[in-house]
Amino acid sequence: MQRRSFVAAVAAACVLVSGAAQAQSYRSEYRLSTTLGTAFTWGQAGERWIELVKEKTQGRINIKIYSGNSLVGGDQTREFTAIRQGVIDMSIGSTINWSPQVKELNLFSLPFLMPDYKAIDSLTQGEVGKDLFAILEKREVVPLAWGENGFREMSNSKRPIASPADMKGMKFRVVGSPLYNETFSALGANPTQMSWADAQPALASGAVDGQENPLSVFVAAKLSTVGQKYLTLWHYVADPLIFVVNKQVWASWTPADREAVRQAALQAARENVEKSRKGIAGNDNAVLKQIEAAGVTVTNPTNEQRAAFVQATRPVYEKWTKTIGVDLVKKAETSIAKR
Ligand code: X2X
Repeated sequence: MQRRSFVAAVAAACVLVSGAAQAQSYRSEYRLSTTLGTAFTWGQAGERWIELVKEKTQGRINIKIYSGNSLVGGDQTREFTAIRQGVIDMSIGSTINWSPQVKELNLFSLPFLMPDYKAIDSLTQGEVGKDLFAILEKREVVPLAWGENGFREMSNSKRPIASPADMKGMKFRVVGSPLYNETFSALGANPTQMSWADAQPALASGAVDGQENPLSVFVAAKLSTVGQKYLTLWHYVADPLIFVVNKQVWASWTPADREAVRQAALQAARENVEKSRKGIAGNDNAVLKQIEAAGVTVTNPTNEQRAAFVQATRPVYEKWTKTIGVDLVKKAETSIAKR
């Protein structure tokens, strides 16, 4: 054999061997964690990501969805740590659920920071979104795309709420970032932190009076059937969803497959944002109509009434701005003002 063709043959063999080693390092299944299941747009985003990845990698990457945060015993605030540790390979997670570990993600929970959908987009699709992804990368996860849970509205079983005074002493289930405890305390209510898994029985039994979640969740979880008869559209915060992959898992894939997973995430996320806003955003109020048809009284605070909620929660906003980072919050405010 000529020297040149020998070298070529050795090189070709190396490619084959490394290709085989690569294929062997792929697992037969990867675990994708979500909080809400496939009855919700969130879980449907997971299904869609899985389907697109399978298609784009010709079946090389197979993923199974574990909703209800079942890989962390239903405790959504432990999800981020479990992704880093490799207990979870991939996730579509809410900024709220990861904010106990990634303090900057509390940005989206600052009360009344984002007045409308354009404001959310100006953050996730702009410089702020890039900064947050860079922060996540430093925390050893690979962020790929922004999805959406939605604007979180407040419901309760007791009475219509149009002012902080109406909330006085009312027991609210809140999610696991301490910022929510402080916000509801500032409004005069009595917040209790619990997981989504515990929230529904607590609402059903009357252990808590109210909760806050996007309208799409309110409808899909049929919260009107667990006594939630009053709904206030105050749009005080919104939680984006983030599509991520564990760093070691990401590194184990070929560059082409990584790109396929990224493109699949971007597409699934785009579709997810659209779906999460359907019937809710702009002039489309089909979801609200559905809620009213279920006998729920909807309160839409006037600008003046809304201002009272803003004012009462302002100290919380200011305190948490320091925790999140003054520069990041300034950047977010500027980007929203320019939207
Ligand atoms: O627990 C909630 O309220 C939920 C489902 O919206 C989140 O995971 C943030």
